Parts: sequence; structure tokens; C-alpha cells
Amino acid sequence: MAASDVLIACVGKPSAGKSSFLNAVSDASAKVGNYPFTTIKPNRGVAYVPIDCACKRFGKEKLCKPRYGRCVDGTRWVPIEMLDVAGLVPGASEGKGLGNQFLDDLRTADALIHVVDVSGTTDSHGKETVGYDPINDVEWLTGEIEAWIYNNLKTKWSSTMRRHVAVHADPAFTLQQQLSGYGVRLPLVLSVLDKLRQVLTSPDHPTPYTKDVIAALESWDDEVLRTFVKMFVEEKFPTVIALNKIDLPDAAKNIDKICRKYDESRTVLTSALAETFLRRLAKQGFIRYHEGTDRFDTAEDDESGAVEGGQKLKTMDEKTRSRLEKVQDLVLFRYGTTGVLSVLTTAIKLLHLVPAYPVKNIHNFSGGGHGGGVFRDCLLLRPGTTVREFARKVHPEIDRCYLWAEGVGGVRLGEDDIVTAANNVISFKTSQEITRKEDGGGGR
Ligand SMILES: Nc1nc2c(ncn2[C@@H]2O[C@H](COP(=O)(O)OP(=O)(O)OP(=O)(O)O)[C@@H](O)[C@H]2O)c(=O)[nH]1
Ligand SMILES: [Mg+2]
Repeated sequence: MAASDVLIACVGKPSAGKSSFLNAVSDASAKVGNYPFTTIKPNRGVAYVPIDCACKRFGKEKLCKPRYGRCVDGTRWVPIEMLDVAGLVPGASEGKGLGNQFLDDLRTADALIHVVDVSGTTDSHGKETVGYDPINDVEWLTGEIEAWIYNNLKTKWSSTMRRHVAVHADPAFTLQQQLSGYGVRLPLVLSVLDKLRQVLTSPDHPTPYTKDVIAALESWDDEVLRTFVKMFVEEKFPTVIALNKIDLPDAAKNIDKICRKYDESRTVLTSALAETFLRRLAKQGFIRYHEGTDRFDTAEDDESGAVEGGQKLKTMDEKTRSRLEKVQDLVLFRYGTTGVLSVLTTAIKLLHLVPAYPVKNIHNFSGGGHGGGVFRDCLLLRPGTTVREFARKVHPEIDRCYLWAEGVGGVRLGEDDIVTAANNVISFKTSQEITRKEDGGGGR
């Protein structure tokens, strides 16, 4: 079984800190540099996000043993896959800075993290400068993504329409086929079409369209197509804005300006540099870092008896200690956290993902195979995933010998039932034993 079914991509202009962000939250070690286009080929990594685990609901916290990640007192750290792509510059959709090729790397992302250099020390092309206003960067990126998808659709639009009319195709079906390269499914297209109809036929629209025009693709004019693309991008690529480099001096004044203008629920302040430093110190055994908080323990805390148990921490040299104090002063005391984990949890929330637990035994929640324990596996599913689709994600072979699915209490689940928080612990009955091939984690 794949460790993750969700892909979150870091986007933004060159030198905003995308690769630093990926390194800070995942196991990746992407190249970082203070010059534009350090990244050309996309980097991948696996990050872990905290969710409330099912073991808590059933009072089985002590027995919980995830195959990937960990579960501590009912908080489970679930793997998600991350992607870091090359920097985009204004005009990317027209091919500037190899933009088309770079945009293509994003096609299958479920959500985007728009990394913005809020310090104003890099210009729109990622070159070093002073006093640049980062509000410009927040603005153009979405427009660039819309233009890229619009251009892709528009190039083939007249031939697509000829075929659409000739075969009397369903509009949603034609659009889904045209957008299949973005991993788009029919429910998403239907939902966008629904919104499009509501907005463009509303009496509040300056020149309202009739329902018939919206229903007949061949009668769409440019405004309808552009509005469709705008709504499609909103649904397909929910975006969190990471205002990065908050540790630098000019960040504070720019943050104020941006936060006044943009939706607070989608804007997070980050210092990828500070998080990378804290995690490195933790890995080297100098601190015990409580990720997502402003807290860490040092060797002195252990000696003073403030902390009990765990591995003994090493004593830092003066240089490292003073860097750590700086991170505390500039980031942790001022902003509470480095923000990077918060970006991931915000992205997960925007996607409304449903955690689902395939178990071998629906009565004691064991997973079969080696290692014992309960709730061995957990997948974050996109909303609307059916029981049968879930089975397919658990193991492609289950699909071939699928008999039926059982929920908690032995309740039989239909294969077209939607997996929700209420029925997300499932045991699949098969006509033959499935042998699990451990994939070592990280795959999709
Ligand atoms: N002060 C500070 N510097 C940062 C932070 N994040 C990244 N940087 C620095 O910004 C520069 C660019 O970082 P990268 O992670 O390579 O940026 P990128 O967006 O991947 O750049 P490209 O691959 O060229 O598109 C490097 O010098 C990083 O050390 C941060 O939170 N604070
Ligand atoms: Mg990079």
C-alpha cells in the first residue's frame, strides 16, 4: 500500500524559499541557494501531518502502531507527499523562464503552498534587492496558473467543440476529458459547472447569461470559459500562502500590509530557515524539539530536572547556542512557532480529507502481517471516495478479489458508499488471501 495518496506542491517565484520549505517539513535534502533557479527538476519528499487517530475513539492509544509515521496519545502523524518545483516568474504561462514546463510539473498536485518571500529582499525574478514589496508576488501567481490552464484549453477548444457537438456529448464529460491531465474527476467538474451557472445566471451579474447558454459548451464565449477556468483553479488547487523569511528585519511591516488584504485562514507566517535549524539540532541530539510549538528542551533543562526520561541531550557549543537564541528571539518569541507545520495542517483542512483505516479484523482493529498492534494503516482520502475506490488504494489486488466491506460492529458497507468520518474503519473481505508487499514508504 502506498504511504500517501495526497500531493502538496510548493510554488512561488525563484528564491522565495520553496526548497528550504520542503527540506524543513520533509525527509528531502533539496539543493538550496541564494540565486534564482537553483531548482530546475522537481524535488520530492514525505512530510508528516498530525490528525486525531481512530485509536483515541476506541480507547486503544496504547496499542496503536502505525506502519508509517507515529501515534502519540491519539495524535497520529500521517505521511503526505510533497513536491517542490522550479521558480515561476511573471509571464510563465507564456513560456517565460521555461514557465510552461515548470507549470506542467504541478498538474497532479492536490493543493499548493505559495511560498512568498515576505522580507522584500528578492525582486519578482528572485534576484537580491532591498525594499521590494512582496504584495506583488501574492497577486500574480494565481493569474499565471489560470492563464496556463486557459491557454491549454483554448488551443484545442474549436476541435473539441466540433467533436462535442458531433457525438452529442455531455458537457461535464467533455470538460473532464479535456482536464484529465490534471487528475480531475467528474464530481469536481460538476461542482465547478454548478457554481459557474449560479454566478453567471445571477441577476447580480452585469449581463446575466441564460441557463441554456451555460449548459451548451459550444455556445460559451470567452468570458464563460475564463470564469470556468478561474473557478476550476480555485477548486483544483486550494492554496495556502506561506509568508516566508519572517526572521528577516523588514518582514514585519510587509506582513501587516499583506495580512490586512488576504484571507487570514489561508495565510501563514513561516521561517523555513528556523525550522530546518531546529530539526537539525534535534536530529543531532542537542535539543528535543516539540514540532509546531515554541518549545524545545536542552541538556540544561534535563539536568535541572525539568524534563524526565527520553534520550540524554548533548551540550551545545557557544556558537550554536547563540544561533538558537537568535531563532528564539526573532521567530519563536515573536510569532509563537516557525509556522511550517501550520501550513501543512491548513492545506489538509482546505482539502477536507477523510482519514480512513483499513483493518484486517473489524473487532480488534489489528492489521494482520508482522508487528502486531492496531490501526496499522491510515490513508487520507479525498472527499467523495467510495468504499470500492478505497479498497483499490489499499491494495490494487483487493479490487480483483473484492467480496464485501465491513464497518465497525460488523455492519456491511455498500461498495458505492462514501467513506466518511462515521464509517472510516473498514475491513475488506476477499475471495483469496492478499499478500502484502511492504513498499518501504513514500510511494503514491
Ligand atoms: N532568512 C531566511 N532565509 C531563507 C528562509 N527560507 C529560505 N531562505 C534563503 O533563501 C534563499 C533561497 O532559498 P531556496 O529554498 O533555494 O529558494 P527556492 O524558492 O527553492 O529557489 P529556486 O529553486 O531558485 O526557485 C536561500 O539562501 C535560503 O537560505 C527563511 O525562512 N529565512
Ligand atoms: Mg528551489
